[in-house]
Amino acid sequence: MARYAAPGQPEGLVRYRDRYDHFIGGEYVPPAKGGYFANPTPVTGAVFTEIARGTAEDVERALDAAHGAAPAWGRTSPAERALVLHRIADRIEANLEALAVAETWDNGKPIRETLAADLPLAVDHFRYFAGVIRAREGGISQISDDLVAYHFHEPLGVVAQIIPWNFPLLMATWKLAPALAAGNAVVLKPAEQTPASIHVLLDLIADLLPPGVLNVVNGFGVEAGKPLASSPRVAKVAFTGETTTGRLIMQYASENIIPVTLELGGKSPNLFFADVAAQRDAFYDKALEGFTMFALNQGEVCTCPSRALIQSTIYDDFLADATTRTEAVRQGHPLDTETMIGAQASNDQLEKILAYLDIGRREGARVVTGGERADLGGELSGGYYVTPTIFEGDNKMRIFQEEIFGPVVAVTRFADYDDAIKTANDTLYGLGAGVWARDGRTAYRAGRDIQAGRVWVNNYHAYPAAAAFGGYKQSGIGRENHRMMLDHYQQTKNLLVSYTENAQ
Ligand code: TXE
Repeated sequence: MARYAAPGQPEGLVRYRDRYDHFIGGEYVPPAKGGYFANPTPVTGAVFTEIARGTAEDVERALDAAHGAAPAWGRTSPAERALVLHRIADRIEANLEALAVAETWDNGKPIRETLAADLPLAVDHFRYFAGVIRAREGGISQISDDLVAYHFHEPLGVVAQIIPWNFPLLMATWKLAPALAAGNAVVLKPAEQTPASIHVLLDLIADLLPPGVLNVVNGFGVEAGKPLASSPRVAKVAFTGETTTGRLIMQYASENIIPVTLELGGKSPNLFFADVAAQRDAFYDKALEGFTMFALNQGEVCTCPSRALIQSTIYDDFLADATTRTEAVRQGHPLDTETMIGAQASNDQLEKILAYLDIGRREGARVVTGGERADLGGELSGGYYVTPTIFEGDNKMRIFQEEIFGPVVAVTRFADYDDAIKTANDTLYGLGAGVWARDGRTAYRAGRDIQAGRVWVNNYHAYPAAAAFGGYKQSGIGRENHRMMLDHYQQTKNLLVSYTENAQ
């Protein structure tokens, strides 16, 4: 087993600065009010850098810079912007290990994931939008012999982006790549829990973009996020976070009649039909692995398969095998290359998860495995670790209905197909779902009948750039990934041109 050196150690790949200001107009700018806040690593709980505490004044400065840069950036050719995005991807790729360490240190997730998933996905995302922007075409309609309608896709101008802490660099990428490809200037606010790794990225890519095209204002939700999302100087707000915050974002945006895209909470069902256990083969093994996906990224995933629904006829055996498999998930130092589950992103999140472990017990759910804070000893004792937890209970319970955002799955059984779909859809949310079945017709029907924007069939937690991602119901509005996302970052200009001197 290998362990990457922590940032700041002599042999380390990353040296975080002691302090980060806002990144505005291509340079670091101290906060107008002079405040900073401490940023701890979830790995040990120790503070490793401090971050500018943004306010409305800082947001205004960032918007000035973005408005200064937007017109020229919006007029660049798709080929020029594609080249910039390719160069960003190349820089990330060339510094992949350093960024992976930076991300692991800031967020607590295992280096195995940041190296193999978060950063490679970010690279691919920039390349994907570099590709699709070049293939984007307007249209021409011949209304009559002398009257022609031209349709152009034009950038929105300056857009606001507010991101969460569960995939800091990947969420930044999901928002930035299409917005920049589409010709917009951006003011982005990272989450206050994970503000640091994005600055390591900025240091690597700042010279590739004209000053003011990408601006980052750090800070807290109400102090920095609210003035940004409610500014009459932004043309759109893109947000990922909690559903209650998403509701506020919509209210702010409604004052300015601007569009929002919202990627919100989830309580994703993962359905295991009886034929999964027809044989103990590679497919069965894959399904067990699919069950354990609730612990991926410490369960801090909006599509965490946090409800497992297992058909009654296979319930006992499947749950026993899935429990064995879950107990083999290796928890440890996030910088160890074999660690599969690391630290929760913040102390607040740790406390929220522990509170739900109590709630589950009090409402009568049975703890099948886990159910407590994990003390990994040594320097990790101050970190935020939770043992992967399986609860057995009933879909009416709070642990089945409310987003916990931790490595916690609530398991129940279903009798038949209709029962499975009814339970799967008995939720406010509709972001993700999983269906596991050997029978193609069952898998297809279930995939279509579940009310969710993304249904993984016989796989889970894959996020290719070319597959649309987003929520039904209270899980959000709009889509991310896929070229259709360009529609969220551009507006349609129609030129209706008469080519005759005659009256129409
Ligand atoms: O989210 P918030 P929090 C869920 C998850 C988690 C819970 C709370 O269940 O336990 O939300 O997390 C900014 N105006 N998800 O409190 O508050 C904030 O600064 C403008 C699901 O961190 O939604 C941060 O940058 N901005 C999820 C971002 O919003 C505001 C990902 C997200 O924070 C604001 C994260 C305001 N009034 C949490 N208030 C997912 N679906 O992926 C906060 N912010």
